[in-house]
Amino acid sequence: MTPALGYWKTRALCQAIRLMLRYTGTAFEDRYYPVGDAPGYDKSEWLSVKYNLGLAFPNLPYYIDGDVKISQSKAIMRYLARKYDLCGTTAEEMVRTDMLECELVDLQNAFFDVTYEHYERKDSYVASLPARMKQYSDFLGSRTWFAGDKLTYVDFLAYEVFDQHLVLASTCLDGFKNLRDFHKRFEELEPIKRYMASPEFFKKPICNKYAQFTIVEGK
Ligand SMILES: N[C@@H](CCC(=O)N[C@@H](CS)C(=O)NCC(=O)O)C(=O)O
Repeated sequence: MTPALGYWKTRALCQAIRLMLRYTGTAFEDRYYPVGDAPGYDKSEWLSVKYNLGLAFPNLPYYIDGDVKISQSKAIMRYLARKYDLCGTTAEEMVRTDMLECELVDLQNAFFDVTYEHYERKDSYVASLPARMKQYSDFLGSRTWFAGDKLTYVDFLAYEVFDQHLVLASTCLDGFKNLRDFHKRFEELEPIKRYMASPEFFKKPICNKYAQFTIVEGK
């Protein structure tokens, strides 16, 4: 049976998973749940199935692959990473992927805190980005990918989190040539390039209709 990926039609927590699925050539059903317009933002299509899918912790995104039913975006990414050899393999690579994943989750949460809840903090958040990005730049150093020579699932997450930040603050990678190069190198991976040129790919919206970022900037 074809695996199914459920989410809103936004990038947010799901796009890195879509990138992994496209990169690995996995056939899957991209199940988009619609959200109604303001002021109600009707989510009934999702809510009517939320507790009937057999998920232990019903949430979006979810991934159903036969008997395997997963929620939590990073658990889905790790599942795919194990399946498609996109994990760190040496002890050093594993430490680097573990640490980077957790850092990126913190950064992603900070991004959603501003875009959904506290848009009034946008300027101070954007001002904090050079210091944050410098740590990622130093961590990557002269490596090709964040774990080292091997492409791993955290590169998909890093690419997506950086790219979402570029929409919020287009200069946030300026001065960090290795991060810019990483971003470009990722986009040049053949299956990723194909996906990004296809009608299935979308660049926006990043956040849902009720996010302040989406309401104010339409992104
Ligand atoms: N930690 C979870 C967070 C999941 C989450 O917050 N999902 C949001 C979308 S970004 C949602 O709308 N979930 C549907 C629901 O709560 O019913 C993950 O990484 O998957």
